[in-house]
Amino acid sequence: MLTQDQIQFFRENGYLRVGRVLDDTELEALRRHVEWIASGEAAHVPAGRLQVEPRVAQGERAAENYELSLRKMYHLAWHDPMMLDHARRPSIVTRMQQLLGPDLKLYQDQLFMKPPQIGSRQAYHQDQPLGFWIAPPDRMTTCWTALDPSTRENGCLWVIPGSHIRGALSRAEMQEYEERALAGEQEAQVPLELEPGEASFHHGHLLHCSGENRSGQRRRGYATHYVSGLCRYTGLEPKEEFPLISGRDYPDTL
Ligand SMILES: O=C(O)CCC(=O)C(=O)O
Repeated sequence: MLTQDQIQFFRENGYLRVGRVLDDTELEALRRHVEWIASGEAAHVPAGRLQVEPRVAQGERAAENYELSLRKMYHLAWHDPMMLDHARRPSIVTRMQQLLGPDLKLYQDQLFMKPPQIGSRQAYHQDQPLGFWIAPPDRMTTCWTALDPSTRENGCLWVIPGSHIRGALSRAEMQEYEERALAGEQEAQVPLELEPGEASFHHGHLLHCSGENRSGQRRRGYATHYVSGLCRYTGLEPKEEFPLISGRDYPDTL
């Protein structure tokens, strides 16, 4: 469970290191499973859910094998029961409920692979305005679970504490944060270095990015994006199925 101080920290800063959410056995099992999916041989996960690093796709860089060419894999919990089990882990869900309430749905998941030498930068952005169609918009929080050591050298997450307070920003405003970071002028940013099996939470309006991986150590992190089950769906596309993680389903919600 989160302490009152941790909850207060999250409310003020928009992020929180929550410590270990996987023990060693769970971590090893998840790593092995993810390696199988990333081999491209797991027929139950559609190939379109695996995205290759742009520079590899464009032929500018080569990777040792298919797995090490991947930028990310996403929507895995919709196809794979073990990934859905991860999203339902009590070590994550009980803490998430303290922030979003008892009724939780999974809106999306993304396993960022950040391969050695070629893992690309993820520019500063907020998650919610870029594709989480919910009302109210601030009832979304991500759990980012480290499968490898996540360090400045291999491209850990960086956050701008308190940036969620401004609410949803336009793409142009997000781009300004990115330009300042690239110019070395983003003094407010904080690195979220994590050990394998540890997780951090970030609010849907928190500005965050991750660096390039120029090191020889890969940096995989599984982001499960939760929303309150009381939210309405505001997207223009037909609503798809959002798995119930905890609590109950209500009429006219997502
Ligand atoms: O892991 C990364 O490199 C990016 C993560 C991210 O943007 C997210 O979890 O929302």
